[in-house]
Amino acid sequence: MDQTAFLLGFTIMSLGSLAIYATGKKSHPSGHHTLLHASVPFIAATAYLAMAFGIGTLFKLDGSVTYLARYLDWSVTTPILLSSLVLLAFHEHGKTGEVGGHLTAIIVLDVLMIVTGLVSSLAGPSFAKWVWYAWSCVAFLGVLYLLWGPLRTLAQSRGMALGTAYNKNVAFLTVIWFLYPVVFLIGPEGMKIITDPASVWAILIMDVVAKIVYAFYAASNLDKALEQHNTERGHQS
Ligand code: RET
Repeated sequence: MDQTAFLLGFTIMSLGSLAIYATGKKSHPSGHHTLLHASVPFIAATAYLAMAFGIGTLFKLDGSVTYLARYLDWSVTTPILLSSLVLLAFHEHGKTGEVGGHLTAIIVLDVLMIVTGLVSSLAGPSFAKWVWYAWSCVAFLGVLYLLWGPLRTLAQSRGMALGTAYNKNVAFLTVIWFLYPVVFLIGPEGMKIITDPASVWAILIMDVVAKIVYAFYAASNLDKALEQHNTERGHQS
């Protein structure tokens, strides 16, 4: 694999992390979202650096490659992205047990999705590979159920403005996250329809959208919602 994509990934992710932090709101109640979103590309930059050095790159007997750094990155960054959404759904409300319970449930499902995806990638071409792939998809559906079901209801109960911001963020996230199992399926870890470099470039573009573009989009939705939320509250009092 030529190093261009990995070095480009490292550069874009480092600069993206800085840009998210520099332009993001630092004060309550947006400051923690800025911190969460800035940490995501920082972690990804680290993973791209490891991949550029070939650290954690496994060449398997069927000729396909598993990048362990990528799965390690996802197992940390996807829970952070989901935590930010859970905190938005509860915005300044909710009992500790309720918030903690939702966070734990969604993170457990999400980490299981990544770990079982890794097992599927490591398994040689076999029936078992597809069982692990399917199980990972089940966990993914669990994540989507929590986002579109109970958490969405909670977000709507926080008022029109916050409910809309939550819906927009979840819609964006759902579309881009759906592409990951598709690229896995058609890539060298799955049906081998596209080559390893093609899947590396595709995942680089998806990572930039899911981590950096999403961070700016989510921050602008939250800013707009908070402005409206304060006006809604002003009218009530
Ligand atoms: C795998 C493999 C098997 C099935 C499924 C998968 C889903 C992966 C996802 C990854 C999202 C990554 C993101 C990273 C950015 O920070 C593991 C590819 C369902 C949804 C958003």
